[in-house]
Amino acid sequence: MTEAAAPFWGPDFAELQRVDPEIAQVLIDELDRLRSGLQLIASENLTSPAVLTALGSTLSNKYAEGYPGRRYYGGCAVVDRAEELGRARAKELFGADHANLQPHSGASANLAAYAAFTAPGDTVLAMSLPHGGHLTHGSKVNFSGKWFDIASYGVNEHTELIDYDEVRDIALERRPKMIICGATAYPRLIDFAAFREIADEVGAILLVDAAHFIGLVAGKAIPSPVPYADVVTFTTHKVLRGPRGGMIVCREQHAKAIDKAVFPFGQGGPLMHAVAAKAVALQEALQPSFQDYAGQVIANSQALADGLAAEGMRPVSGGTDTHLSLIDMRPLGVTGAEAETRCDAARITLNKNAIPFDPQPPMTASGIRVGTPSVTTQGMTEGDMKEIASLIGRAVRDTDGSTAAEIAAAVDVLVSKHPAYPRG
Ligand code: DSN
Repeated sequence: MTEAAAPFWGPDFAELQRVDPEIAQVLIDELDRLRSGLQLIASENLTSPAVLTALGSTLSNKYAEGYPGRRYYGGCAVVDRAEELGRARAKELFGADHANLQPHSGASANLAAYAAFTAPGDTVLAMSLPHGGHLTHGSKVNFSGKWFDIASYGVNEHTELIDYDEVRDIALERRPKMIICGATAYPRLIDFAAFREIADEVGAILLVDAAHFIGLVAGKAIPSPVPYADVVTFTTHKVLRGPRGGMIVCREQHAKAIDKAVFPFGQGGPLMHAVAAKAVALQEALQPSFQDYAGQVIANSQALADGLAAEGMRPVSGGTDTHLSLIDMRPLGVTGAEAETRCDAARITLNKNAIPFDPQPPMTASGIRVGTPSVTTQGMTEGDMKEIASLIGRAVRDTDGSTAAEIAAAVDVLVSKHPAYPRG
């Protein structure tokens, strides 16, 4: 078919408004929320128009159970090209032997890693959720905690850093089949070489759950876990700035086991529109400008942590090496939940978060978690972080909401200088 006979048939917002005005309004309101506020959730980002176009495409229609060249459905030759491009780009970007782009989420990617290397009842060593781990690292309410014998490590009470001697002692005592490192609320670099040594000492598989920081790895702003890990799982929508979803890279010897664990063990048909959008995000991350972005994310994160400390809050572990900070709010006599609500009222979006050894229950929490992927995508720099820290300082002290509108007006000024999804 010629190009003229088959022009791209893309998303049509007017058509959505005609068919379903209520959902159309949700899309308008969410775009407005993104444009008019500060997004400081450390696990979110603002995807590019190119990624969104792939996501909103007719690739959503295609069933493609299996892998390129070996599908259970006809008509897959076109979508195969998207998955092959994505796999090649992931291998190039991360220097990995093998890549699987099909996991629907980070949790699905982790389920696949458990399935590839362990059986229910096996011992797995991972970071505890209250110290910054993830649900899939052994939480009692998750498959990992229900089906596996979980041994946990945390951070040292004084340094608030992972204590590698403690990890080693627990590993020697419990002899895990698999060790997981990676976290959702740990602001510091992880010593992958130390984890590799511990894993080798006890004969364990090393899984690095790199969901939070893989975008920094892609941008060469922090060391890569790929040379050390048997398998690296991650999400594609955090610093990496792709569509919501998961991905796995691994050593060649594990490729078959990982592919089988994703499909058919854990999932059926892949979401080919999401696979294509992941390929687009990987292409964007391969550009030199993505390295500038990743470096700026960290510079901004450090500036924001310093600014919040100047406002009287306490960065856990004394600061950050990454895109996120965990902030102890107790010096201000404010809980994490109060801080989240008060910031929300001023159109500053962040989340309450447990801090290590937190005396508060998780829904109250003593801390907040802040991250800079989104504001950095908007083009903000260190000076803007100083301003954001000051606005957060004002918002969290605003016990009765009397200055929320004033703070929101200052947010307006900031975001008008660095708009999200700029108009035309
Ligand atoms: N829920 C994600 C986060 O916010 O860190 C982790 O999966």
